Amino acid sequence: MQKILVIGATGQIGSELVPRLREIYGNENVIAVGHKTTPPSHLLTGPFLFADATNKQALNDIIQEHQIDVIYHLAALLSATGEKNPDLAWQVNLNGLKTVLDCAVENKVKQVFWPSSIAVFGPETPSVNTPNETIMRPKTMYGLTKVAGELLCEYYHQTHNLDVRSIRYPGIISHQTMPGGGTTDWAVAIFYDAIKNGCYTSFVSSDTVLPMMYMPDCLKATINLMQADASQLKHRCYNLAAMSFSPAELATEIKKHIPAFECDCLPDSRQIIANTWPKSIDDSAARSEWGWQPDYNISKMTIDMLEQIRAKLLITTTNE
Ligand code: AKB
Repeated sequence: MQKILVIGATGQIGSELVPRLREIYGNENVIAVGHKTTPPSHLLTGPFLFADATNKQALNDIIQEHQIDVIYHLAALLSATGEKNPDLAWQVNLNGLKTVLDCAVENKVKQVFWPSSIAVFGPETPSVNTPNETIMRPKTMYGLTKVAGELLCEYYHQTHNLDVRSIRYPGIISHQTMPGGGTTDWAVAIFYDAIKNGCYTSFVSSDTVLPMMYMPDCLKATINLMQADASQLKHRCYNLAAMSFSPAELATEIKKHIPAFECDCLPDSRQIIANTWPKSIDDSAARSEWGWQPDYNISKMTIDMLEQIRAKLLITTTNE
């Protein structure tokens, strides 16, 4: 059985990827690494270790001790936080990636997964049906680290024959762990405010359309790409699409279930970032090379999000 290391295990994606990988590969074979002092209890079903993703010695020790075959390196600062702290974004997103790739090569790790993002694109990129191969001139520090990271992964593949695979995630919508510091975070916050307060104020304008994906599809895509036969893959990094919508469109969908729900908008600096990103993504390479297909559209995702968050909030209030 493969031994898997998930770095950034307490984040939005890591906190759901770890349990999913443990279902497939066994609790003991998936080592979660995070930097939070108190990991959530659902990550304690198997090994959980504290480490800084940029600490090479600490990572080397963990990889050697647990004889790691596969690494999912998810630790990163997102777009809005990256603009507030560009030095830290560079350090964590790019130096952190290089550290992980070096550790992988030195310890003969078989495979690495690293998330890229739609943030690699910029205003000069075709914004509708953005192709896999196109102009990548992002205007954010986060986007810059993702473009450089993609090139770094390709470089390690070419020069060290390291099997690094990557997906350009759109905004990820989920109910387990809140996203933090992203431009697409409104698409999660809107559900909590709709249920708790019946209203939401979006930080991007009502007509700002962005590509999005529901967490179950994100997990499925990530694991399917890593399980795909190497001979099927012609790319290292794949565009991925599931749905695209604006705050107004999502509000209309939520209103079908909460008729009194009201959504207004007060755009802030994140609007400037959103304006540079694509509206929709061409993911035909992922579909044809490794059979990618999303299960959730906006209506199916909305029904599930409302149901899951209502249940979660009920448990929280019952326990208070
Ligand atoms: C962000 O908004 O920064 C992220 C992303 C699209 O990469 N969710």
